[in-house]
Amino acid sequence: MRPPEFPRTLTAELAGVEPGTAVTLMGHVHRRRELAAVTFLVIRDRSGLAQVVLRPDELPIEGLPPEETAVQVTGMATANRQAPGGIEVTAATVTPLTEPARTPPAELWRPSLSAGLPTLLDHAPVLWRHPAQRAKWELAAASLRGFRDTLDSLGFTEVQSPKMVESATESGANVFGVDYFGRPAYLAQSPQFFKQQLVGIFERVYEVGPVFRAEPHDTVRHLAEYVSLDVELGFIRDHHDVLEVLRDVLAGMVEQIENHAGAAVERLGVQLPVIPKELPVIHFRDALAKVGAPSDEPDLAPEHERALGVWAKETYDSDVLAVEGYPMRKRPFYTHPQPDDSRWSNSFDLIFRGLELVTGGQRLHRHADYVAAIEAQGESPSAYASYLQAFAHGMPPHGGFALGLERWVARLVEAANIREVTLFPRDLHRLAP
Ligand code: AMO
Repeated sequence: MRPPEFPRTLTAELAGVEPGTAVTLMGHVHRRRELAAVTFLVIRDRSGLAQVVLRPDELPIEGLPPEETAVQVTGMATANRQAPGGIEVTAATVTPLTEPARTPPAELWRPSLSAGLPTLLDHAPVLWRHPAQRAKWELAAASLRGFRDTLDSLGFTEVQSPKMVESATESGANVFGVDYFGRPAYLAQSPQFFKQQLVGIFERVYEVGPVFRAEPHDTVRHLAEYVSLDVELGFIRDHHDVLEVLRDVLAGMVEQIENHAGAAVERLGVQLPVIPKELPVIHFRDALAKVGAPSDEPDLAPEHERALGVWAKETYDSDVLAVEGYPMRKRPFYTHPQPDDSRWSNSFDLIFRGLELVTGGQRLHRHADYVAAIEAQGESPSAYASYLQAFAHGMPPHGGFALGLERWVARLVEAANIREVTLFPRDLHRLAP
């Protein structure tokens, strides 16, 4: 039995309430429908909707509170086959818990929200109340649960690392500067350096947290702040061991969406992805050839990723494809080269339905290799002194990956723009709400 949540019945629990029992609902006025003889009030709470029927003499003297007002309704559970769950509330007293709500910028009681993206974003605190909007974040929440459950079961420790840092982690570009007690500092672009150092302590770590990228372009797949799901593990043979963990993580995320967000899947018509037992992998060199790109391209363009997504679906019946071996010259200095040909790397990207969702790979782990790699890019190892301590004191071969949560949900619901699935997006133009 669930412990009582003050004397309150959730709308979803009404179906199990014996007719004739007194109940108290708390929620928002979803819709009012005033007919000649009776008034219907639909109440929305976190679990769903319930119908309240009011006779003219039961209406509050000050009138029914408008849509979206938070209210308490006390009345009697009454059987009615037409009501949601077969039970409605009658003989009710409606008590507003706030002043009457202002009219929302779009009608939240309609099955689908007719608001364009700018309206959605400007009025996020109100419009996320719509059940179809909420459902998008329910997918994200269930995915986070799957991410954590899978890694907990594989012996990982959840960590949290600082978001104010002394140097850029991914590259000098795209960093937000911060005035840190008069010294220059940055918002962390990723937990990369910390998660590696923490492998020396816990062997296997993961982190869920915000990361910051001062993206100068307005694109449909970039945010200035996003949720990064980071993983790092020690004592690997190479990046293929990392890909195995990634496969299990993706399968676990899908499983927990099925277990905990089934209603959201149905409401949004989500086709859950197929994650094969083994991730299909293609070498970067072969991927370029497959999409007809010149062999000296250093990266895959968005249209190449889309073409590879289609190819993976046709060839492997897979919604995901790992591309390994990206050229060393385009990867960060901590990347481990491919042992038999150092032009290529032991790193990968994972493409999900035609969009880059994950970057990862094997890292350097010898101190001397770091010194050489940092010097090769014209920097002084002393600038990385605190990070390099871990390597000077013995680190295992290790690797990991990072997955962008908003990109994952965007592809799940086939959103044209990543902002559609972000609660409060931050970008070039938006710092509120
Ligand atoms: P990378 O920079 O490729 O790798 O980021 C990893 C994943 O994060 C997502 N992502 C973004 N999502 C929204 N807005 C953005 N601006 C944005 N930038 C990236 C993508 C991407 O695949 N340290 C490495 C990871 C590692 O090697 O472990 C890193 O941060 O889904």
